Amino acid sequence: MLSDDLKTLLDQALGEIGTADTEALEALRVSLLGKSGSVTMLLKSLGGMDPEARKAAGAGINLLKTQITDAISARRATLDEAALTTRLAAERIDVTQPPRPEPLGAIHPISRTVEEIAAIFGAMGFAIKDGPDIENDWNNFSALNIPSHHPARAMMDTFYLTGGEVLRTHTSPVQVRTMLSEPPPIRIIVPGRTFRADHDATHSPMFHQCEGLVIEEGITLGHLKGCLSDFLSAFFGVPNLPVRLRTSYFPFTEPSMEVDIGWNKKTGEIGGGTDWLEIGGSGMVHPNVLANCGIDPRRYQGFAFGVGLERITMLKHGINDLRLFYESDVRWLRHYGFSPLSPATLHEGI
Ligand code: 2NL
Repeated sequence: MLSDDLKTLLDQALGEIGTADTEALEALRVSLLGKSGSVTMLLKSLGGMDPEARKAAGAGINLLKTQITDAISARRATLDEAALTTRLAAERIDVTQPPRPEPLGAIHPISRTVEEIAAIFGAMGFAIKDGPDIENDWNNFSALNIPSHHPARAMMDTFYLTGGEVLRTHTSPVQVRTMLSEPPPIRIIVPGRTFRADHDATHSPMFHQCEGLVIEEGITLGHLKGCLSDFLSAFFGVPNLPVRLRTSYFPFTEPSMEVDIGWNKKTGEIGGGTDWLEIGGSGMVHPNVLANCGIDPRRYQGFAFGVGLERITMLKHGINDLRLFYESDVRWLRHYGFSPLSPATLHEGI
């Protein structure tokens, strides 16, 4: 039982505790239960009472202290819980949110073309090969049946290094290396950097090529044409793109053919119109080249082709100046580059 005084004190304290925020609650605790708090002072006053009076008053004051202590604890628990709930709501993470747009780089159009070519030929069962930029004369010229007097060997056409090596003038030396190290059947494409001592508005001393090589028994020109038609249709995104093989000459193929695709010269539309556009070279691998690379030309036949990557990239994307490919101008890259988050895939269309 509490006396009226203690009851008044308790009611007032409980009222204040019940509506206190964290700071006010701490202030109340100090003013009630602290060293010189009102409840503490009451407890201390017990010491000066005689035993009878102390017994009567002590029970009430201790009950008062317990009730206030419990009320403070309960209020603190309520406040802590509310604070936690607020924090959890504020710091909630929605894992289904798409990523925040971060500044991303762009894939260079030539790299994009290489990815697309790899996707298309990969689906046709070709392996992708590469090799060194610096080659020996035999891999780059002699093995390919290129005679010593050929203009491609002239100083004005080829970069010669002091040790007699050359900067490869085409990717063919990688095919030569492959034929020397792997038995047929061979189905490879070789995209890569190539070099010619040539520099004007339409020629860069460094440029990119992709060559292809297939060597198996019974390979014919029909396989060459079908393979190139499928590739060019997929690359330019034009079903049944007209493809024409036009007789030509390369030392390393016999017969040799230029590869033309149908287009409209006026509008630039690929696959439309009645004009033809040269896009690369091709042919049946010359028997001398097969023999040079340790393959029996009486048993195996093969076809080969080469395309310039800058050229087909410019045609596909309407890029009109070759030189901008190599300037690393980020404004140009942002405009003509590709997202690293959507790589080239056949099923989405190249
Ligand atoms: C072109 C012409 C061509 C080849 C490249 C080749 C490679 C070997 C053997 C036989 Cl190892 N041929 N490559 C054949 C014909 C044409 O490229 O105009 N490229 C842009």
